[in-house]
Amino acid sequence: MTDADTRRHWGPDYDVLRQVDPEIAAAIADEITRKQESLQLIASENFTSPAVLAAQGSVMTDKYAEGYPGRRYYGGCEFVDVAERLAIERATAIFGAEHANVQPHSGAQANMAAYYALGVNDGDTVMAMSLAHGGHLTHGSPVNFSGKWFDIVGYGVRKDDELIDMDDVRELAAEHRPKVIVAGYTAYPRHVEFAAFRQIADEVGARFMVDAAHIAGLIAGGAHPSPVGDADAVTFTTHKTMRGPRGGTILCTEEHRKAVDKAVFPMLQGGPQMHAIAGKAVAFREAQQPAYTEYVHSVVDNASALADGLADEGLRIVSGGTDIHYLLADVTPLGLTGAEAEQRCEQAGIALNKNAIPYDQNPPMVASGIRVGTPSVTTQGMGVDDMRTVASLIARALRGDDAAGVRDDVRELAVAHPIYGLQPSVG
Ligand code: DSN
Repeated sequence: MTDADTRRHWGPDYDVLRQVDPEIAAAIADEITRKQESLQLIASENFTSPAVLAAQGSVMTDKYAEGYPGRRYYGGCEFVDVAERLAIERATAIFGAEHANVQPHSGAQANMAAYYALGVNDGDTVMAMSLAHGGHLTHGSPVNFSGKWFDIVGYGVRKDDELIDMDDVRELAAEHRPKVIVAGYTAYPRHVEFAAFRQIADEVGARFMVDAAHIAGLIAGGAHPSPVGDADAVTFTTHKTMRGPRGGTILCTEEHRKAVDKAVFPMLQGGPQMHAIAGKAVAFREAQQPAYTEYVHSVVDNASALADGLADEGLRIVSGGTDIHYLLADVTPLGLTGAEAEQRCEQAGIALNKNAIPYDQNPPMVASGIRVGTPSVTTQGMGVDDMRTVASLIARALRGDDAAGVRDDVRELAVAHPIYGLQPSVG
C-alpha cells in the first residue's frame, strides 16, 4: 500500500506516524486493507466515521479532567467541558433520558458503575440472563467481578422457541428477591419486553437495569423499543450500533444521577478520556441525523434478510429469525461446530464469531453456533440484495469447497462497497 492509498482511507493522515513508527503505521495500514478487502460481520463492531476518528485522534487525549463539567480537579478544562456537555446534552436528547454519564471507559465499567449506583454490594443478589443463553460476562459470569462478588440468579430462554419466558423470570424474581434485575444481551436476537421486566422488578422491590450495549444505536434511530422510562439505569457501549468510539455511557433517571456520577468517578475511574468523550459527542450528533435513522432500519432489514438467506442455505436460525442487528445460527445441521465455522469463514475473509446457542452441548470455545451481524456491512452501503450474496458466500465458506474462489468473491463484494464511500486502498 502506498501513502496515497492510505490517505484515501477514512482515517487520519498517517504521514507523520509513518516517519516516527513505521511498524505501527504498517500494522494500521494492514488493518485498513483487511477491513476493506474482507467482510466484517461481527455484531459488536462497526466503522466509525471520519468525523468521529478526527475527534478521537485529537489533542483532547492529553487533558486531565477528573470531575464533571464545571466541577473539575484540574484547571484548563473549559474546552473539554464543551465536549462533555455536548455529549451529555445529545445523549439525553436522543434517548429522552433524564441524565447521561458519558465517562465510562467501556461497557463493562458502565455496568459495574450502574450496579454500584443501584445499590448492589458484595453478596447481594442480581438476576440476569445466563451467559449460556445470551447474557454478558458482566451479568454474572463466574470469572468476572459480577459472578465473583454478587449472588447471581440466571434466567434463560425456553427450549422450544428460544425466547425469554417472562413467567419464569417472574417466578425466579419472586423466589430470589434480587436487588437488581438486568435485561439486555449479547446473543439474544429478539426484542425485549422492557415494560414486563419493570413490572416484575416493582413486584419484588428490585431495581431494573438494561444493558443496551448492542441495541443502543437501534434505539437511538427508532428501530428498537426503548427501555428509557422503564429502567432505572440503561448502560451502553458507544462503538457497536452507535457507531462511535470505543467506550461506554450510562443513562439514568434523576433519582440516580448523583449515585451514577459518583460511581463512575471517583468510585471506579480516574481521569476521563476526553478525546473519547469528544468522539462520543460527534457520534451522538451523527445519530440525530435522518441518515442515521435510515441506517439503523437498514441494519435490521439486512439482518433479517441474512437470516432468511442462511436458513435457505440449511442453517438453523435460533428463535426462527431476528428483530435486531444480528442473528444466531446453529451450524450443526452442516456437520460443523461454531469454532470450525468461524475458522472456515475467516479463511474466506469473512469475520464473524462462534457463539453458544441455547442449550448448547459444546463448551463455549467450541460452541454450536455463529453470531452474524450487519452493522458494518450496512455502514458500507450494502442492502438486502447484497445480504443474499453474503449468505451464499458464508454457506460456500462453511461447506469448504473452493476456498480461494470464495475469498476472491468476498474481496470483490467488499471493495465494491468502500467504507464511507472512500476508494478502496488496494485494487
Ligand atoms: N464483546 C461484546 C460482544 O461481542 O458482544 C460484548 O461486550
